[in-house]
Amino acid sequence: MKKLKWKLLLSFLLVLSLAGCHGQGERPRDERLYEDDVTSEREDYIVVGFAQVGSESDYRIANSASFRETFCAENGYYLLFEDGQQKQENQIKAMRNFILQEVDYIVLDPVVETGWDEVLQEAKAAGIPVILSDRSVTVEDEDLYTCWVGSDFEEEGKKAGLWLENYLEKTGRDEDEIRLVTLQGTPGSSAQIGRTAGFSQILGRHPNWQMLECASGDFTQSKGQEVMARFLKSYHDIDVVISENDNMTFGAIEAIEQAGRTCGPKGDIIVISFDAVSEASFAAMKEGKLHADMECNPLLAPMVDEIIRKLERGESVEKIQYVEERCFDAFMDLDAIQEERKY
Ligand code: GYE
Repeated sequence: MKKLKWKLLLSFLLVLSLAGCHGQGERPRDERLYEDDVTSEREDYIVVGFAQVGSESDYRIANSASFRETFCAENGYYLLFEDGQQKQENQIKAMRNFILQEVDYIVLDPVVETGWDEVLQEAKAAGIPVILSDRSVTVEDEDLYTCWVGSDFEEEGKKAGLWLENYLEKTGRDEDEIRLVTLQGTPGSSAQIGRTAGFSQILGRHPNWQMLECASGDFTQSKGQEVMARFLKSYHDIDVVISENDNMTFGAIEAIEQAGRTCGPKGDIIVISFDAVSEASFAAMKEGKLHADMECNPLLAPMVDEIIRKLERGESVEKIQYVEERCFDAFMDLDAIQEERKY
């Protein structure tokens, strides 16, 4: 019944947009196909609106691909995909559109944790379950969303700290003064909050580790490079860079090299990163420019699919589900690891 309304609304919107774009003229072939598709039986599809963060990183590209692949017609889905361009207001607008279009489920990957109560209330009032994927929210009432699947970001941050602790010990530097800087992700995002908090736990037990500065590179390569270049000008004695994602790391490595410095096991600055998603991050470790990378698994769509199937059958789902993640470093057999990985 809900799907019938959806079908009518979609057909109506489509007619409007085609009329607006092409007047009386002949329409391009792909749009005719689209219209055929829309006017075909929609009742069999589960309509999912996905409010994605943006396309800021390799993680994000892999995560979006996972959703497009899983939520396809062959699997019984009709996916409405909205790229929020890293702006909460765009994501809220997308959610309101999904509600208006009476989708069956909303999947939200919230760019930041706070500020979602109102729109989640609206989804709840419309009877649309909201599944959080990757990042999470901080809300007054946890019942405003059905569940969350993602990474344990705090654990990732802790792993990074433990890796450094162990490495400094092995290389006989555990008693030395160690000066660090952090390139943080988007301020207020779960990935930033969790990774910073996790690393801080380990930082706190080493009085000889001195955090010179933490600044945001917004998870992008260009900002990572910019902030690292500034760090290098301000501090001449950086021993360690903690970079909260790989794209910022790639930018940081460029900035380090441009400043005539070196990094990684073959250089002098220790670099620790997060994601380990792309070929490029493994290449950086193999080239000896990056010490270690904390895996962050972007293939979340199959888990969301499983949740939706359960909800469709009227079964209950777990409130929080974490994905399995590992830690890689330049001293492992990375070729063998890459062969067995899906991303
Ligand atoms: O680490 C970063 C991306 O939310 C886990 O967002 C995600 C983070 C990921 O832009 O690369």
